[in-house]
Amino acid sequence: MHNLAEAVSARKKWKVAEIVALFELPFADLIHRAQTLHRAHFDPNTVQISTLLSIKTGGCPEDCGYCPQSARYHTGVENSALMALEDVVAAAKAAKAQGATRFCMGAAWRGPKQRDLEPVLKMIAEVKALGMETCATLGMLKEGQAEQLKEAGLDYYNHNLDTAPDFYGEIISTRTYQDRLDTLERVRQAGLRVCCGGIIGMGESRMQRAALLAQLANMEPPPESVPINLLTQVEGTPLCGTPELDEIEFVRTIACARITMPESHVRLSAGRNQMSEAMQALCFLAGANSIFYGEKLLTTGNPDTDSDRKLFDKLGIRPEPVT
Ligand code: SAM
Ligand code: DTB
Ligand code: SF4
Repeated sequence: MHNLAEAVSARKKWKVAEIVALFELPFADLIHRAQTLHRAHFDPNTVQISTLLSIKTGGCPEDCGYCPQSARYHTGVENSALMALEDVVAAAKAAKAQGATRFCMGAAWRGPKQRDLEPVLKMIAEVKALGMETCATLGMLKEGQAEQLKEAGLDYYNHNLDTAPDFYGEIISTRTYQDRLDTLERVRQAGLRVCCGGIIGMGESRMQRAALLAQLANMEPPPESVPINLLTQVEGTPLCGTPELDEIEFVRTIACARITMPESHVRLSAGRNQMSEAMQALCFLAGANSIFYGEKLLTTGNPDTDSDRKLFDKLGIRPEPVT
């Protein structure tokens, strides 16, 4: 490899049909392939641990059909203004004391206005100063904002593609797929690491799950961090009542993410509260190597830290140190 351009062109481009063919493999063959690749790129017994905090909750103008924080739906989520700096730092210290190495701050915005961004930059700087990795998810970014985040000490920016291009219009009307790709490009250009994934179980087809993975895997380079969320159905959202996704199909999706993005961390994200230990163990076996840790995601529940510690002990999993 002589230069970056060659490295980029050498990376395999995935066709949707090839990923569908992976989904169709006998389960044992699929898991073996995923596990073999996982072991070639990662310590198979470590899992990266992030803790989430909603720094600004509810009242969002967007219409994402899955989201309890959209102002358009009656979901019982209480709106709150941007949190105070000291409260955010206290939450980050608590997360660090519990063993989290990355702290992710989420805001229910379409995107940050400059006056919103400034206090968030201070939060990022102070969380970074604790010795934690920092991540933020604040919606769409305008020209120049990603650079300010980077300057403040941000390591990762989370912005999801959510689903396949041809299913996207059924879920969100207030921003386009291209808007999301544009924000991701700004994040990458600013030198931030990209955290980008989607939601499974929104009524999409297997081909559409494969098409989401193809979008992610064909990014140049692919996201360093790939959250795979299982739809958490919240009363009042349009997607509440969607037929539940088959559990094995979810595990297959994780395995296909691992195979198509062998160097990325694949995060078993929303939905763990509804999963048995056996199901989570299958997801780790299929190549998931990151989780959200702590009793709450943004507004919905997540397993408590005691049960996660017990699960890690049972499976012989260790938290991954910061690299
Ligand atoms: N408002 C910002 C945005 O949309 O970019 C940042 C926060 S938003 C809540 C981050 C991501 O959480 C969404 O892109 C979506 O993938 C995920 N998410 C939201 N509600 C969810 C739900 N009910 N189940 C699973 N994932 C969900
Ligand atoms: C991601 O992909 N999942 C997280 C994080 N990025 C910001 C959010 C999950 C939210 C689940 C619904 C809630 O708690 O409000
Ligand atoms: Fe707003 Fe983000 Fe929820 Fe969409 S996912 S409604 S942008 S908070």
